Parts: sequence; structure tokens; C-alpha cells
Amino acid sequence: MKTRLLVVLVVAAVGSAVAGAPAWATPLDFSISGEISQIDDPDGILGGQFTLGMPFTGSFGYDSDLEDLDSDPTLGRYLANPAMGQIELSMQVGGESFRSNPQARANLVIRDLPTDLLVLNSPSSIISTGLPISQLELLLRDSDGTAISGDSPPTSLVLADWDDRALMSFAYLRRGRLALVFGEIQSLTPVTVPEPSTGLLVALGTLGCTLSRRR
Ligand SMILES: [Ca+2]
Ligand SMILES: [Ca+2]
Repeated sequence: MKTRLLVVLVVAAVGSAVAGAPAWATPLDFSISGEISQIDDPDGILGGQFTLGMPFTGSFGYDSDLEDLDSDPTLGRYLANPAMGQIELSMQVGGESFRSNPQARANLVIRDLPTDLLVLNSPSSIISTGLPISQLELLLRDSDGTAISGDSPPTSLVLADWDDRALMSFAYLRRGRLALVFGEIQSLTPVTVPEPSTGLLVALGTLGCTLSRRR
């Protein structure tokens, strides 16, 4: 009897926790791919590891209702906060893999008119498989100013709308010398994130029934 009561209580507690999850838990994720389009490495510190036309893949995402830190209605400034909402980006290229550290403060800037701009930037604490880069950035720019309207994090993105610039870049700094690598984004696809609540509740309900029946 005690076990059954415990199972009911656990199911109820988890159910209410999921149902009561705050709205920031709605992540918007996109996957990207493209190829290296520009390499600024005047001192050769990258040792030729990256070449023009080399393919890359990556992803980025942000929570839908991060708090806007700028009161200007045409300018949105958002900061990642492990407790409130995430801003993430990652890139895989030339055998290297970089991604923003969830504990660090990646930022998102959105500008609406006259030129629409979306910039995701991870300025520090990047997790890397090898090359210790100092910055990872995604830049979308539309000189027509029609790609977005408003300064909220967009819930949908269409690459064709950003016809001025769509770039992923990283910076490598070594002994005061800087190298920059830019990749032109050629595809951008929303990633559907499954809603965990329904599946989790069904699984817990089934577990509860199974345990009850066993007694
Ligand atoms: Ca604003
Ligand atoms: Ca606009």
C-alpha cells in the first residue's frame, strides 16, 4: 500500500513540475551547414589547417522569451543565463569542434531596421576539441530590413530572407596574433525539439500501473 501511495505521489509531483515549467523552457534550435569563404590569417598561425571551400556544419539556438536588456523597441539584447534561458552555438570544421559553454554568457543581439541583424556571439569559455579559439559567432544580415520585424528572438528563420550576409565565424588568438575564419551559411534548418512532458507522463503512468499491478 505504501509503495502505491509513493508511486502516485511521485507521478503527481513530476507531473506538476512538468506542467508548471516556466515558458523559457521553449528552445528554438537551428542546424546550419556551409563552406569556408574567407580566411584572415596574416601570420599563418593556423598552419593551413583550414582552406577555402572546406565544408562546415553547426547549430545554434536560444530560448524563445529571454529577457530583453535594451528598452529600444528596434534593438534586442539578450544574455545567456543558466538559470533563466540559454543561447548556444556550435561549429564543426576541419576536424575541430567548437561550442559555447552553457555556463558562460553567450549573447544574442537583434536589430530591426534599417538593416535587420541577428548576431549570436560566444566571446569566451568555448568548449573545443583542440584549437582554443577565443570567439565563435553567427551573423545574419538583411540590408532590406524585411527579414524580421520587432526585437524579439525570432521563432522562425528563413535563410533566403538574410540575403546580405549569413556567416559563421571563429577567431583564434595566439601570442597577440589574430586569425579569423568565416564560413558562408548555405543551409539553415529548424530542428524540431520533441515536447518531453507528454511522453514522460505516459511513461510514468505506465510505470505506476505496472508497480501497482505487481502488488
Ligand atoms: Ca528592445
Ligand atoms: Ca525589419
